[in-house]
Amino acid sequence: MDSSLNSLRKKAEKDLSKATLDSNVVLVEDSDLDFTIINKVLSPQYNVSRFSTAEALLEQLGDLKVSLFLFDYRLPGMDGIDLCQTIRSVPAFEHTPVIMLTGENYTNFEYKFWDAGCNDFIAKPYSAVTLQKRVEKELKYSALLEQHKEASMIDSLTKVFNRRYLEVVMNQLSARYESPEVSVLLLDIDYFKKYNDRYGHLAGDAALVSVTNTVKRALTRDTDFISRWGGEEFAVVLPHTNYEGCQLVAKRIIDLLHEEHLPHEDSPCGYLTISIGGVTVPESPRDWKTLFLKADENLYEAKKSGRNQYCLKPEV
Ligand code: GH3
Ligand code: MG
Ligand code: MG
Ligand code: MG
Repeated sequence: MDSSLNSLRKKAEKDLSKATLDSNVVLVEDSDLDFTIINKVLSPQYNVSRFSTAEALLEQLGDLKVSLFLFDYRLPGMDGIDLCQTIRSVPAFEHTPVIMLTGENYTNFEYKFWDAGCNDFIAKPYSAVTLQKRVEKELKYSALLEQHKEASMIDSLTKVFNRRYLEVVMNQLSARYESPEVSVLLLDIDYFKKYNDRYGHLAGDAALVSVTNTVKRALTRDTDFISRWGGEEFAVVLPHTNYEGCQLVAKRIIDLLHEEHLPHEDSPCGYLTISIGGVTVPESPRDWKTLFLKADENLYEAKKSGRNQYCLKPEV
């Protein structure tokens, strides 16, 4: 393998190991002796907390931040398999890694551990290094999945949702039984090619980040969100927002950019501006793409009328 690729790989491995340090490992183990041993092996790298029974863990589950569960199979009361099944039915822990510790030889029903949703199991007696490596492997894999999930939803430059995620959200919104009034905005930076030409591509990238942050400041409800539509264009979705509300948000964005006043000497305004096209509909349509087509037509109007303005229309 090419040596620069090799060093990238090493860096990724190192980052992953770092990401797993200080993970919260939650152990359910009734034996004090086993707990002492496990704690000695894992506590140098992780925060280990212990419960003596499944019931004690379930009682406090709502307050816990857990990176990995380690369950002894044989417990007084509910056993490790039932506990694992219960954990899997709690949305917050649906994907949290679970490793089962089994006492004797359970070869005959190993399938039960897998069926219950555990990620791995370790049969006693095991060595300290095996315990440590198995835990590390699960934590790394889990961190990798988390990173991948983030990368598939988030735009790497602006750190807002990407278009793929927008599509997921819009599909959900359209499929809802009760589909609310909704407004969408399409934003396009004015004379951005000229901005890049004058200030350079890196400054262009920084300007994209700055505009994103300004737009975010204009969005006040938790349900509002911005995503990068592509290039220098952004989509803003405002659920449960009527025409007046939509106008308010569009005006706020234009005003905040005016306050920000990011110099753009090749724009007639002298600072970086955007144009906005938007549409409000009384209920989210089955085919949400038509919403953005309409918003795009209105964006074209805003551009044609001189830029640095919004053109919004309610649909009935
Ligand atoms: P208008 O006012 O009509 O919108 O003109 P414009 O120059 O903004 O539009 P045009 O579509 O002609 O050019 C868009 C430019 O946006 C092209 C490209 O240089 C720039 N751009 C798109 N994505 C990025 C990016 O990720 N980083 C940087 N720096 N520039 C980008
Ligand atoms: Mg036990
Ligand atoms: Mg454009
Ligand atoms: Mg543009």
